[in-house]
Amino acid sequence: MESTLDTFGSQDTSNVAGFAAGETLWLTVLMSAAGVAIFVVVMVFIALAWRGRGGGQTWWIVGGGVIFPVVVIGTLFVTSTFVLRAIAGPSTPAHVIEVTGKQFWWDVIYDPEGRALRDANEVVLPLGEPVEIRLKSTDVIHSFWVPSIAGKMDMIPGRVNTLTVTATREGRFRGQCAEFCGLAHPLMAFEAVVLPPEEYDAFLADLDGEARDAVTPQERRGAEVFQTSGCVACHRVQGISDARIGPDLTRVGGRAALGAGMWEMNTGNLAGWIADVGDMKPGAEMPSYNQLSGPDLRALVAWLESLT
Ligand code: HEC
Ligand SMILES: [Cu+2]
Repeated sequence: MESTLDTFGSQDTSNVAGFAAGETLWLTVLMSAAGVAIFVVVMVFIALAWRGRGGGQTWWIVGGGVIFPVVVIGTLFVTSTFVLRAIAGPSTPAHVIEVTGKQFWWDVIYDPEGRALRDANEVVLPLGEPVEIRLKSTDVIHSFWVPSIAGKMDMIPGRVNTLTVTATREGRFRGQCAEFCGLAHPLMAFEAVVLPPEEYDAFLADLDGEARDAVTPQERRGAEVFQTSGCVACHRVQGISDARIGPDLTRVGGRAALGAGMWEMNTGNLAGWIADVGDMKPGAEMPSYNQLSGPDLRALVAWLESLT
C-alpha cells in the first residue's frame, strides 16, 4: 500500500496560509534566534573562564544569574502571551464548522446550529474570515492540525474544543490527525480548501440539497447496487440514506482525495477501495466488497463519481 498523494496540498508550518500560523512562525523565529544568541554569549563566557579571566565578583552572579534571565524570560513570556491572545480570535466568528474525529476519518458539519450541512474528509474555509472550528470526537482522542493555517488542537470524547482560524491565502493545504488514535492513525488526513468568500457561499449552497440524480443507465444501476449491497447501513447520501457510521458520500465524487486524504480520487482507486479497502487503507472500518460483479462494481463507481 503506497499512497498516490505524496504531493497533496502543502503540510508545512513555514508555508503560511493562516493568521495563527503566521504569528506562531515569527514567535518561533524570535525564540530560536534568542536561544542561539544566548548560547553563543554563554560559550564566550565559558571560554573566558577557561582562560582564567573574570569571575568571582558578585556582579556576575546578580547580572548573569538573576537580571539577565528575568529580562529574557519576561520578554518571551509577554510576547507569547500577546501572540496567544491574538490567535484566540474574535469572540463572534463569522462562521462555525463542526469537525468530529472518527477512526479514521473526519465528519464535517457547516453551520451546525443553522443549516447543518454535512460533508466529510475536507474542510472548506472562506478566505480572510474568522471561522470557529468546533472539535469533537465520538471514539478516542484525535487531533486536528493544518500546519499551514493554525496550530493543532485535540478532539476529546465528551468535550468540545474550539479553534478559531482565519485563512490568509487561497489554496489547498494538507491536514493530519496529530494524536495516535489506532492502526490507521497515520492514514487519517484531510484537505483544507481555502476559497474566496463568494465561492465559499456557493459551496455551501451546493451542499444544501439532495445528491445529484443518476442520469445514465449505468449510474442508475450504480445507485441500485449502493442501496442493495448494504452501503446504506453506514453511509449517508442526501435524499437516499441517512446512516452516519461512515463518511457522508453526497458529493464524494467532488473530493480531491479518497479515504481521508490517502488516495487521489479517480475511477481506479475508487473501484479498488470498494473491492479491497483492507489493502488500500489497513485498519479502515469498512468491509471489502470483493463479491460484486465487474459490471456492478463499475456501475457503482460511475454513480459515486457522478456525485459532485
Ligand atoms: C460497516 C459500515 C460500512 C459499510 C457497510 C460500507 N462502508 Fe464505506 N466506509 C465506512 C467507513 C467507516 C469509511 C471510512 C474509512 C476510513 O477512511 O478510515 C468508509 C469509507 C468509504 C468511502 C471513502 C469516502 C471518502 O470520503 O474518502 C467510500 C467511497 C465508501 N466508503 C463507499 C462504500 C460503498 C460503495 C459501500 C457499499 C458497497 C460501503 N462504503 C459500505 C463504512 C462502511
Ligand atoms: Cu489519529
